[in-house]
Amino acid sequence: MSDSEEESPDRQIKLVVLGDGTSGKTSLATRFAQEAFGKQYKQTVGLDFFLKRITLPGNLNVTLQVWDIGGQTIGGKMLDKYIYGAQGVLLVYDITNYQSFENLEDWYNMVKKANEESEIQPLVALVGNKIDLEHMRTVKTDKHQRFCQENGFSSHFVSAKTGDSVFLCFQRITADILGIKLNKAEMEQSQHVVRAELVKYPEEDNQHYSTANCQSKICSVQ
Ligand code: G3D
Ligand code: MG
Repeated sequence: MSDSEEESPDRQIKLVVLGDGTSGKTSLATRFAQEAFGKQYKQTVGLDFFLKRITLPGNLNVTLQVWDIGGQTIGGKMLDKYIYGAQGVLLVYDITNYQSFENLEDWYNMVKKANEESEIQPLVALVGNKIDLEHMRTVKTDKHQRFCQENGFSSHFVSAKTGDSVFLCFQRITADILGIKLNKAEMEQSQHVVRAELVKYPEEDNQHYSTANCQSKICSVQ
């Protein structure tokens, strides 16, 4: 095996998913890490993060730590700690909920504040979620684009429910962080739609996810 064929150690990247409650942060993280939606993933008191390993073009293995902030609100005591050291931040809003878009200004201010003393600022991605509800959209796309341009965010539209563009979103963010350019074919390949699961689990079913496969797991910090 030549040097170039040897597996290099994984790069580790910390991503934090921020935004108002019900914008779909947990659904997005769950969809990405486990290709599942709406199962009994309970909001925990602590913080949950997912680990997911992806491979970028050039056989570059990256382990993504995706931090879901749970019930933390803007100004929450722990939030600074969650955000600190993240290389990427996903600002998530619900395209059918204008308030969730407006509040991202405050969420973004939190990000800047949390990194005040750090030399490196995380890359920020603006993620409009619930595009399966396009007919109920209240946030115009040009508002979204303007917010991106004004602040240098990358722009994403996804549906955590159907899976539309979810993997692509994480893949593009990771590539941006690592300074890798994805070509059109690579991006199209990731744009697959994962069918929404229609299974309704009973409320009292407290089942926790077990490790879905060796590349994806949930971790809890209490
Ligand atoms: P949060 O973690 O930001 O608080 P959740 O948000 O992931 O808990 O999602 C909040 C609600 O929005 C959930 O509805 C979830 O099913 C729904 N949701 C999340 N993503 C999507 C999406 O892409 N499309 C649609 N249509 N719904 C979505 P419930 O009713 O379960 O509370
Ligand atoms: Mg949540």
